[in-house]
Amino acid sequence: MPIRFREDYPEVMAFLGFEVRKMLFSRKSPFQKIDVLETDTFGRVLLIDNLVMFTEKDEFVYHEMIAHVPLFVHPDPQNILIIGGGDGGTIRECLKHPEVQKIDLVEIDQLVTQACLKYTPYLSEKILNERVNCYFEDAVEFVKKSNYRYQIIIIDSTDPINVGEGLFTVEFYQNCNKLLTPDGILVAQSESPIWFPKLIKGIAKKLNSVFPKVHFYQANIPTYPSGFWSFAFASKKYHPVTDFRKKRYRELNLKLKYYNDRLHSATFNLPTFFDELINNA
Ligand code: AG3
Repeated sequence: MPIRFREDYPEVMAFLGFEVRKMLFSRKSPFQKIDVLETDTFGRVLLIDNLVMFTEKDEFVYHEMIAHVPLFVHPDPQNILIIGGGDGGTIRECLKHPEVQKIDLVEIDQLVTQACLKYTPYLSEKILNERVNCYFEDAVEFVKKSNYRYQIIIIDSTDPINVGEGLFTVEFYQNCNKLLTPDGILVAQSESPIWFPKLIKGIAKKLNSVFPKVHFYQANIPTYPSGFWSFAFASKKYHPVTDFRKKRYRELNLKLKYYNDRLHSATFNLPTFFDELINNA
């Protein structure tokens, strides 16, 4: 009997399924259920509460796009705060920038990090880098009480349910804003515009009430709901396209698989329905 996993999308009465070769890990933490599956076509897959967090086949799209877009806009991204992201994929991409001196990771669930270090080390091992500090605590409380300052904050969260819910509120965005330098940038994963339009509208509205500049960009992530994914770019000073640091991009000469300089600008040109969604927010 083949084992199958399916992620259900009740909002659109649909699902995405995988044939599973083997269950590698399955445990309940105090916060959520965590599974690591082995599949033939997507490699290893991390699930949190039965939602796909990444597959080895397409994680590069998400992690390159969430990290390099803001890091190639800020002229000197020294201190970075990553919220969620306990798998380490976003850390791996940020550390490719030599300007980065310190990354604080605030992940509520240490078991996510432990599972990923064991089962997807190539994705996660940079968590152990000396430039990274891990705080295994609730980011909602962390941003309330912290006095640190960051050039960039990246919200690498799960969906706005359970532990993810508090990471999509105006209060949370206000506290993040307070921790950013006067030229700081916040980037947040912002779900699927085609399947969850209300959610994106809400994110746009809330971010617009806190930040002077808010733009959205997109990426193709086949194993997330609808495959059409988005990110919010909220900034105090820099424009995501006109302030793109082309020279730094050229000099660094990273060997990436998805992100490139042409895509950087193109990704902010949105389909009409997406534009309308956020402009009428
Ligand atoms: N962040 C998860 C994005 C949300 C996916 N949603 C879903 N499958 N319903 C990914 C964490 C990777 N660092």
